[in-house]
Amino acid sequence: MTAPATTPAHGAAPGIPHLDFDPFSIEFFADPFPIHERMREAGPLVYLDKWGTYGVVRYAEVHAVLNDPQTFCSSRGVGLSDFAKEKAWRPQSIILEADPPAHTRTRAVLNQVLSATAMRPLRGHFTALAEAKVDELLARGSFDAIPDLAEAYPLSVFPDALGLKQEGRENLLPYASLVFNAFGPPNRLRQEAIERSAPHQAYVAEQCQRENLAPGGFGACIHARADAGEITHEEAPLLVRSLLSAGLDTTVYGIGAAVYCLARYPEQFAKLRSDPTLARNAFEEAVRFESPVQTFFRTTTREVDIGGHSIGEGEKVLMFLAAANRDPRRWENADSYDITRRTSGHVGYGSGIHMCVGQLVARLEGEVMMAALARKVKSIEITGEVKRRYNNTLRGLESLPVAIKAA
Ligand code: OVV
Repeated sequence: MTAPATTPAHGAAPGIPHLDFDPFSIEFFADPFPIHERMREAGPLVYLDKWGTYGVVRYAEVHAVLNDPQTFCSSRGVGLSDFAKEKAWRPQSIILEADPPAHTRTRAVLNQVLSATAMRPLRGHFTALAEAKVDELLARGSFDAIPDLAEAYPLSVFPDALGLKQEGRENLLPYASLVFNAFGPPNRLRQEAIERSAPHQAYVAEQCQRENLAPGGFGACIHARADAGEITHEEAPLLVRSLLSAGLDTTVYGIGAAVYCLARYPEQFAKLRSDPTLARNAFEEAVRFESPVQTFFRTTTREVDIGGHSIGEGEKVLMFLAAANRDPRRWENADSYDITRRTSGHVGYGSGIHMCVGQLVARLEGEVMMAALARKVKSIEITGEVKRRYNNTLRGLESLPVAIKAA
């Protein structure tokens, strides 16, 4: 942070502290936490010189912005690009990139399709596949916990739950990675992802069609809501696209974060082993601690005061979810991974009307995997170089070599 009095920021109103560091750079992604802290301490509102936008970094302001969707809208995009000024890179999402009243209708449909009731028939199968995955990995002893566990497990349950055919599934992770890079600024990560996107986009568009979705899956359930008149037959494929965009890679990063936490904090793993009923909270705490989804933007619909500073209409505001999730004003020992912590209120899934509609699927996958590890594994040891993966929105690893021993 630079003191505002000495270096007036270009574009920022006087008195607003500004960051002369790029929060979408590889250096930042490598270790964002010290800069999160500097920004939190600088004030309730900061200005990001590099991209000419505002940012909120403390829990209170992030939570307030998330919970005032009238003032901080989503329909102009939740990335840096303002759809009022620039064409979206793909047809706009009709749930993520929508405001009430349009959002209310599409949200109600996905709320139903991904409800607690819809989870009940999945739990047995999701548990069996998590246990089988852990047995297979125990037999191998050494493996890479990112491809072999964090990616392999969601890939073994989610595409089937959605009702996707086998062919072409290799497009799913590249497509999701593209979607989350595209929320960022027009840097290399975003530009290269979009340049390579045509085959992944074509695959996804095709799989969203009703005839390609198996009966009983989430995809078929969405199309059935169109028969019931809750959405149109044109909207159904776009809601399926939302699940293909946000339903897989996010859980890959979430489970990757949780395994990385257990590997780094063996005393927490010991606690989990001694009480496997902590599995769901151990996963939830990993989501708070690592924040797989690091940031989202909103756009102001009017002049508004944030932390005593007035900002105008049509301004992008970047919400640092990850920094809010470690704000010492909200969390005791914010930088500790503690599986017995009361995690409720974290903003790793957002908050308010846009809060992750798939959170029950994510928690189910996370819980059953953590429970399988708790029951079957005695130790997790990192055995080689941990490599980070870089994405404009998602935080996670490329490689996590581990050795595990049976309980
Ligand atoms: C939460 C989220 C992330 C990415 C894409 C979408 C939603 C979507 O609705 O397409």
